Amino acid sequence: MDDEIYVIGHRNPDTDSICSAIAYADLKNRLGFKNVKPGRLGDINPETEFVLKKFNTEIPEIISDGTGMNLILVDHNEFSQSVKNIEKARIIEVIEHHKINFNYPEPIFFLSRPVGATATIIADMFFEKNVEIPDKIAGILLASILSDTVIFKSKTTTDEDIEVANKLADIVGISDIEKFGIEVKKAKSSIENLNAREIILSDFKDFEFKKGRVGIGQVEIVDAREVEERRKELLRELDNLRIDGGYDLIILMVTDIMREGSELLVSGNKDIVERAFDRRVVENSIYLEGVMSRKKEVVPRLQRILI
Ligand SMILES: [Mn+2]
Repeated sequence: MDDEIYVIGHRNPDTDSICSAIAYADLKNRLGFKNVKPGRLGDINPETEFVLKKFNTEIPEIISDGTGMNLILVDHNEFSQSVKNIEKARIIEVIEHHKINFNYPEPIFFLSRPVGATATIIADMFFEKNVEIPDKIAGILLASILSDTVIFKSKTTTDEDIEVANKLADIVGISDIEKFGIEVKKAKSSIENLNAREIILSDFKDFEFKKGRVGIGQVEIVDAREVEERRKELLRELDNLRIDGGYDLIILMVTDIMREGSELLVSGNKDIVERAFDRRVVENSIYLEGVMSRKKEVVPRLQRILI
């Protein structure tokens, strides 16, 4: 149908991208739009799979080409993170919580708020518009907030994320939010069954800066030994991906949820990383105490060097 609208999150989708798309499509339909559907730009990760199963929610359709489509973008705004041929699509709205790198020839609804998850913004829209949130939707939105904020440990967490998460937990009947958060995170945190390429690409984003093209993957772990044992293999694969993809720099951010810090494994122009974080890269690695957010603590520092 011509007037079909798809809501899509970013490539290499995480739980926030998938669940925000599902929830926003649901809200739109409840507000009287009839043909709004969620889409996804890639395979769902084990965490998202766990969340959708738990709340008995269907996996969105895969979208592989944006040509001629009507799209609402959630959880991203940069074309490099969106669907193929996004420039040939009609973009209707953007709802977002990342840095903005967006240009469009027509006026559109663009909502960007500096909160910990797109899910927080979407849940808030249900509240504001006085639309009752179905239990399933409340559940997947709660899981998305806990996932994106690393159970409120990430510096991206705001009071509003916590407030909205509490409201959602009440609706779903979850009394111990922290316990539920660990359950959600654990579903993704084991890298045991993934090969090096899958680990790096499972949550990977491209950034086009003026002075360089950077790819940053992030993996969250509960057991640091898992990465320790596979460091060589991961570094080799980072080199391969950098050469194949023509990147100046590729980083794998290994975030230790328990220790609350991240190790960056680096391939390519190390000088950029050394200048950005003001410390030496030793054996292709640096450890950043307390750093858990790619968006807030890693990307801005690289951008300062590469702008
Ligand atoms: Mn997000």
